[in-house]
Amino acid sequence: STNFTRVLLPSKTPISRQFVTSRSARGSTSTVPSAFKSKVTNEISSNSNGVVRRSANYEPPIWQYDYIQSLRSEYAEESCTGQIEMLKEEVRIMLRKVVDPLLQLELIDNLQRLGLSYHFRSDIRVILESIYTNITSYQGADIMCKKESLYSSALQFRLLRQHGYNMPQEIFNCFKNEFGCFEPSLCDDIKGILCLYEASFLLIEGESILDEARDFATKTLEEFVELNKDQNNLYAMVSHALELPLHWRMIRLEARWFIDLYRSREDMNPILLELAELDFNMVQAVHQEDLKQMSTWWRSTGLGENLSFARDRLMENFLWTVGVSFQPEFGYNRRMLTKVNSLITTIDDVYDVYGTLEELELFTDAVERWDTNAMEQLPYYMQMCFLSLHNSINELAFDTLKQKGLNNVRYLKKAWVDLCKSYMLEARWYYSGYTPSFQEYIENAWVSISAPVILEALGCWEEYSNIVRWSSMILRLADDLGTSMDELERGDVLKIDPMFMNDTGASEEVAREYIRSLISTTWKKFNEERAANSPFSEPFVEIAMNLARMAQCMYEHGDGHGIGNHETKDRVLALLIHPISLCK
Ligand code: LA6
Ligand code: MN
Ligand code: MN
Ligand code: MN
Ligand code: MN
Repeated sequence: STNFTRVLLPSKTPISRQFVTSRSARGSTSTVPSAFKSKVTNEISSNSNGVVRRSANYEPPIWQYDYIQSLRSEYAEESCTGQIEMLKEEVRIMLRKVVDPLLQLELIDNLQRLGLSYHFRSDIRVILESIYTNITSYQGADIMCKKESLYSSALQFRLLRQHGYNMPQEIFNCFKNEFGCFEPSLCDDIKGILCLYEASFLLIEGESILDEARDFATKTLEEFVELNKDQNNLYAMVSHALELPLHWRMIRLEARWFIDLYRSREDMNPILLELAELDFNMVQAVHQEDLKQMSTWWRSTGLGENLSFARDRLMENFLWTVGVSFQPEFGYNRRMLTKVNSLITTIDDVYDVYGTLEELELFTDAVERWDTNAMEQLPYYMQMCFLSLHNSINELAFDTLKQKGLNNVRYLKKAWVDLCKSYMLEARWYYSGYTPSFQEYIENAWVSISAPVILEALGCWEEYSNIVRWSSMILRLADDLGTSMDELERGDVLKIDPMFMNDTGASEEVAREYIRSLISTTWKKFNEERAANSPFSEPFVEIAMNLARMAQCMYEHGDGHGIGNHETKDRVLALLIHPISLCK
């Protein structure tokens, strides 16, 4: 069960949160924190009926329909399949020829980081199985610490654990001295420390050796970065790792980054590099086709033009999708997920920004009834949202019915009802000026972030599992870190970050540090769920994990979803628009 109520700091003077009240024509009240009053009232507009509505002043999209439709890649699948197949065969031979366990592990690590491991799942599985069998038969059930090299121990630990093998944290004990601390002399081996750092993020709650390892490695790497400013490969790897560990990174962007780094490595293997570059470009060409279809769909809904108050973010929604599922063969999933993301982004703004409380009640009721008859009571802009939602979700259900013989409309609908109810509760809190407790907030907020709807759309139709819960929680925490200050300013429900400041009198920096620590804790819970004997299918766990990773990517530098800012724009360009230039 969750216990996020632990308040780290004594309660001090709360930040000022008096409310100004403005009356709408229908008599519902809207409240905004007075500290942000001037800016918000500027944005409030009142139409001819006197209904007071907020505005988030979102910028128009930076990616236009015509531009997206003009994308053409010379790496469209057929043109380079032959070359890719040939290179894949060479890598397969390589995988079978390597016998030294360390070289095997390094090859697997490189394939994963280059974004290629999805081609070699079974070969990788066979190698890891043999390595695991080998160490367990040699050392018995208790895998002992082997003090040869920190680098190889940590690499082996990370890869095996990542693939679900039961690797005890105690294998790191032999790197500690008689005082129970990691030996200071290890600090000279930065490559090993970096590997320990990455391995430590696969920890579960209560694994104190790994906790210590992470602190020790982080400190050591920070010192290394302080003292070494020469831009060599190791420095680049270390500073990149300190920004975000590998385990938390969006797979495709990591691949794009690593390919560039790998190119200039002394031990670079030209076959791996060529395959990585070609495959990246080929996958990008597939994504461009998905994107073009989706931009046509989005335009056909008319939601972008008709709902001017809402975020028009087709490209950003598609980027989320690619972060969650990138493999070429999952085009159908990507298309469905892009639709779902677009509907979420729009309907979230209906609840958080534009709708009056009364309208929101009607919309929530319509979704619960899941009936087009319920539309009659809705204003035009909500009819647009409702019918788009109804059509898209029913289409998704129909596809499943047709292809798998499964009727899942009930589950899909339920996820949307839960989402709209959680939106509704936040709207009621906002309009009544009520401040929920931290626990109350978080119990609702992991639903209102919409991750359950997203994961449900991808085939998890059972009761919400812990996998769904922890993935959602990371999404919520990362989103609040990136967006809650803007939300407070524009007049939205109070989110974790200001709430924590309010409750404890903490500074913004302390509040943010606290939320980051909650993200860390939630990852430990997630790791525990996916550890050995998880009842969930590997692809599903992968998707849930990728969603959490994507959230940390999107909100790394603020609101990368709502504000098509520099980072998101650069990421879109690197991932979806510009191919890697190949020098042949
Ligand atoms: C973020 O907006 C947003 F739209 C989401 C629903 C996050 C995930 C989006 C995907 C995957 P905002 P709120 C498309 O920060 O209101 O407004 O929950 O979400 O804080
Ligand atoms: Mn919301
Ligand atoms: Mn919102
Ligand atoms: Mn938000
Ligand atoms: Mn730029």
